[in-house]
Amino acid sequence: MTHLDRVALREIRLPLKEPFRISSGVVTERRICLLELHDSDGMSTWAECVAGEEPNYSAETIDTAWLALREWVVPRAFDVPVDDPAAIHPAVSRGVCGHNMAKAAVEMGCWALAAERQGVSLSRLLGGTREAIVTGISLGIQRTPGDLVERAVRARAAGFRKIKLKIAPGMDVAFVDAVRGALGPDASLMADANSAYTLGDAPHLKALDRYGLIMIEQPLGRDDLLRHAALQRLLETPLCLDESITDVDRAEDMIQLSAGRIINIKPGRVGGFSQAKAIHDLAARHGVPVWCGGMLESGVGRAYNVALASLPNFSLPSDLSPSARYWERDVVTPEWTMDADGLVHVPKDVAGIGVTVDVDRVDDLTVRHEVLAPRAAVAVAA
Ligand code: OSB
Ligand code: MG
Repeated sequence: MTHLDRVALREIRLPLKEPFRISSGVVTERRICLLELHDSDGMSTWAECVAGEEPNYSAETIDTAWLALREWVVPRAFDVPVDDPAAIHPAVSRGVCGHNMAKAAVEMGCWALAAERQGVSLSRLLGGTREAIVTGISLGIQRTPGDLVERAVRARAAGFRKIKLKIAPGMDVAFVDAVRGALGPDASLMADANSAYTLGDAPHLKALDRYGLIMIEQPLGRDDLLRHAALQRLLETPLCLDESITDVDRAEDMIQLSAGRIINIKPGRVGGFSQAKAIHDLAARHGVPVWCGGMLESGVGRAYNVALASLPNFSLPSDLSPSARYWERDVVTPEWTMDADGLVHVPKDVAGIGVTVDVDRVDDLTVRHEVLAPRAAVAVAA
């Protein structure tokens, strides 16, 4: 039986074209963990761990993920046959709480390896039905409403089908008001608070109801399902949960409690594709729309999100901007592009992740490199 033979971890540094600010922090240069998974038949693929630089979005960071990958996650994955990617999540979760992004990186890599081995695209292996992903942009918090309007106008002209505005207390109503005023009543707008509010802010958040937002994402804390339910009862605008939905049980809790009406699925946040698909299927059964969120991924992680977002219940625009929205130059060829109608095409006829990693460029950007093998981990200096 074919098994994973070794997993190489690399950290690359990739500067964003402009800083990305959310309510809990700012990123100027991404520190990205890439994985290269090799099986015992000599097949290989690339994957990405979406953990951030700081523990502001979730408890994980690239450094905690690196530790978890080396010590607990990758060793458990070595025991699973590569043709059974559905067995990875239970295997890497045995005796390992949390660390979902570390688990997801390996789990998703094993799905891609399986796709590669079967000669089909990742989208087809997952059951994707869409040829193209309807795409939205996520705009970071800006200094002034005018700065945000400028970016929103440019985004609409570029074809983005949904514009998400990051908000925080003191940088909310006036910013949403300015963008709605500039783009008019028909633009698809939403706001994402990244947990910046409390239930006591409900009267203030109620002021957003008049802007016809398609949703407000994660206004309250990650564990605040009951309080999200109370807030949803007070607001007309649908709530969408991101940080709160860490597995399929949390999605079920959201639905049962009416704590939100829409789910942002990020496969990294939920431990990989098995959980992401389970959430997608559960939401479909309950008539809850889902869309695919992003974590400022390189072209490698983006390939996985594109494949996932090709499933049928991804019925709202996803945060899957093209490479040029983030980087001067991506690490994959072809780079991810979006057409004038805001569509990112799914590479359905290419085996595996659908893009090729520019290994020379990755080598140039690598600041840390470690090869994990079944018995002993061998450290290699960058
Ligand atoms: O809350 O969706 C979020 C980026 C980092 C951390 C959290 C979030 C985001 C984004 C980026 O919104 C979306 C993208 O990758 O384009
Ligand atoms: Mg979010």
